[in-house]
Amino acid sequence: MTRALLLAVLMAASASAQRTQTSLNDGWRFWNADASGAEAPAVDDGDWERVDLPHTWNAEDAFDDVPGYRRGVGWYRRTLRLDAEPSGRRSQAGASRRRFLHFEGANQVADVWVNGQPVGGHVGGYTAFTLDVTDALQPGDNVVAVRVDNTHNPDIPPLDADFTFYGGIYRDVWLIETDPVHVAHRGGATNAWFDAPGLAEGDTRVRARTRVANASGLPVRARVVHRLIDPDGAEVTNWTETLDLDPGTERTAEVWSEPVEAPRLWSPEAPHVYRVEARVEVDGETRDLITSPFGFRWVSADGDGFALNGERRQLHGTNRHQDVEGYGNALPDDLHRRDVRLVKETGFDFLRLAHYPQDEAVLHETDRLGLMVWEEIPVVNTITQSEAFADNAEQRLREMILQHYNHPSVVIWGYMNEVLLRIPAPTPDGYIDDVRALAERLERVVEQEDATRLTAMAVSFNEAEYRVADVSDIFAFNLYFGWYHDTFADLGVFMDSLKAAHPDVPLMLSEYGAGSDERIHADRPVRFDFSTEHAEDFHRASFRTVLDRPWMVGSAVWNQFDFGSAGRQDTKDGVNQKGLFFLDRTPKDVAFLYRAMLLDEPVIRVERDHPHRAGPGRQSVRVFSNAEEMGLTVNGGSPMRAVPDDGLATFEVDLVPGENRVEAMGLWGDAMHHDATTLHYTDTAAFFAGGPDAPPEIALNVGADHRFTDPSGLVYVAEADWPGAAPDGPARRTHHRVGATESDARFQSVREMPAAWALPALPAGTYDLTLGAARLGETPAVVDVAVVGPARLEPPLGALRLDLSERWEAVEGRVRFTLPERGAPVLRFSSDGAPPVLSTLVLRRL
Ligand code: GCB
Ligand code: CA
Repeated sequence: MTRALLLAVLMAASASAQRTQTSLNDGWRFWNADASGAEAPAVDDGDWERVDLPHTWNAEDAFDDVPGYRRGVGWYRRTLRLDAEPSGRRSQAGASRRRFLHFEGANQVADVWVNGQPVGGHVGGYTAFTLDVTDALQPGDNVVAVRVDNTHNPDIPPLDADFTFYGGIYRDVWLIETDPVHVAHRGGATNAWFDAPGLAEGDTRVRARTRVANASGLPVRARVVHRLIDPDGAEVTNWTETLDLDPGTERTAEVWSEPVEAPRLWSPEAPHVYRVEARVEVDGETRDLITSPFGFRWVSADGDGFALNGERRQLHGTNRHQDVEGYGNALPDDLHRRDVRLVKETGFDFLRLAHYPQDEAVLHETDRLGLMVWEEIPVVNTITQSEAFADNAEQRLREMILQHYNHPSVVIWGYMNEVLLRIPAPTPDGYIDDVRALAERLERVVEQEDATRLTAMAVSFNEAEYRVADVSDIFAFNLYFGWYHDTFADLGVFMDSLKAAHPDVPLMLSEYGAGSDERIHADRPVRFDFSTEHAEDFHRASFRTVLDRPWMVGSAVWNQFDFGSAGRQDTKDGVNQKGLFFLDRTPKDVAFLYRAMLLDEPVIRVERDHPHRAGPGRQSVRVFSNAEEMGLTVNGGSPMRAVPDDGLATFEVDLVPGENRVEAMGLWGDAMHHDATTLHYTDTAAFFAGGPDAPPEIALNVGADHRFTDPSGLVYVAEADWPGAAPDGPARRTHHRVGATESDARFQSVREMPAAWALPALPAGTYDLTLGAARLGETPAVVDVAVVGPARLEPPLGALRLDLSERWEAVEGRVRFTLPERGAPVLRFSSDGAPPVLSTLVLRRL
């Protein structure tokens, strides 16, 4: 045989013996309910829905107007065709190849059958699991059946949290085939862990712990060959261990490489990802081969802050939930990767994967792009004081660490979030002690599984007083000063008092954020108004507070993306709106504020969230930029100048009715960069004056001091912008969901109306008047509105009725009337129940 032919034969032989991993995402049947006996192969699933994975059954119902979403059982079935095993693929030891089903995630309890035989299952919705199905499979067609259950279960975290627990097999599923002698699968991980635990002390050896399983019927002597491959693909070193394995046993080869000369350290600025390969050989034949990312880096934290590779730096980051509009949590890998890219592009170097372990694809991307990661298990808000709950928390923590150990991007493991914020009342016996005991237990689990990383728990402002500050390495706080309570300035006050109380503890801001809605705008933003302006001011002030305190380990925005929280009622039903991006991953302007504050490259961005303007012609325009100096022109006029401060420059501009071209230019030394957008302006007062410039339609947001823009671009101006007298009854505001509308926010402020309210004088003509209201209070009402002519002559020009018998329902009525001559019509209100209320008014001239 020639050398080349010999090589080809050897390669073919080794290729056939090695593991294969094949996607099983396609071709499932799904039943959106429990179905007893559905594991039986003979069951006819012909009328089940055809689905591909990833899949969830809650992508729609978690966002509809009906409270809640379906939490229960769903079934998945699929045929798995296996060719009869060619004799050449039998290993020399005589046993057939091993086959595993690998589930990257199913929420939250999964039971799996193959050909009607139970093959195992998994508890917990956010970690992967691997089932050995070799003995249940047969040549030809096999039926895989999976029962998934996302019913509330008091023994499984998370019990209660501000996000939607979408049910389903919502991550990838794989068939893994291996030789009987292979790298073992325990804890949902391929059992080969690599690290360089002595790196901080200058020990550059790589440690490999590779667990080999011998599922053959014979004893084997396995050689485990490790190779370290640098980012350019060159082998740096290799090291080997020999294991003697009895039939049916597993053993771990723990071996160290030679010291690696001048390893390239991994960091956000230079994310050098090496690879480690582990090859299992028997009698010179490769039986298994796996590779894993690897990085040289170490982290530490103390009272002075955080350090990566011995260099002090503050973590500047954000949090990520995994769901996307239209998909729920069932994302293909490329959408997971897109999210990581968007985080990186925002300028961050840190990402907290809250509140649960995330897709493998995320971790590969954070390694590659250079984002330091905090990953955590979903022990959120409360615990159950049961052994089963504690066991589940512990097992999920172990799985998370085993599965993601090799990713250099992971630097912090977390295991609890705000568990003492709302202590159940009455407080169950020993609750606080049990929380502490669980935290200590979880801390010990991390010590056992991974001594190379930091630990953290996230608490709220009132939890500092409980005796938990010393449990984890990092004491992290979720703080919403200036959103849920107090003012922006109170964040710094609180952090300073914390520092005074715990001078040596690494302190971190693990969450801060403010909700916003692109339809809501305010000239004078206030806490909780959901205006984009408020969110921008909140982030700018809060992030400055962090930058000014280098002893803080770092900070993480809550949240990079709006996310589904079915129980939430803000201005968008079922959505937590604190994202820097919308649920569909469109950036909000506030994302550009961070870019301007964090990036070295030139950033200049005229605000885009507020393109439709109405009310007075003088309006503010925000520009997000890190330019040394900036100019802004409107419709080609003379430039206004400004120096951006902490990423922001605000200009007061005069707009003309219709389209206005707004152009910003920034200077960075000699370089100039531009950005431009168009603002559409409606002169509300001109509607009343009449004439050629009069807009056809205007609107008022009754009872509100912010503007609301509807999807057509119609702006409901704030009362302060109204050219006439605003009604003077008491105003009321809510964030309760409002039914029968997509525009909850438009109905969430109402004002009690007087018996008569005069509109400003209008030119003669025919008008459509649309009034909107929602009943926020207890008492029903049917409200009658009469439009009375300027001369107050009876009969009225028209009348409409708002039937407010359903609470929290949007109601609108429209009437067409003709004014014979210029004058101010009067609206007369009467009610048969609670006092009449109004949310919105629209006037259109025909
Ligand atoms: C928190 C929680 C997080 C919530 C967030 C909020 O402190 O940790 O799960 O989503 O507040 O938006 O209220
Ligand atoms: Ca995946």
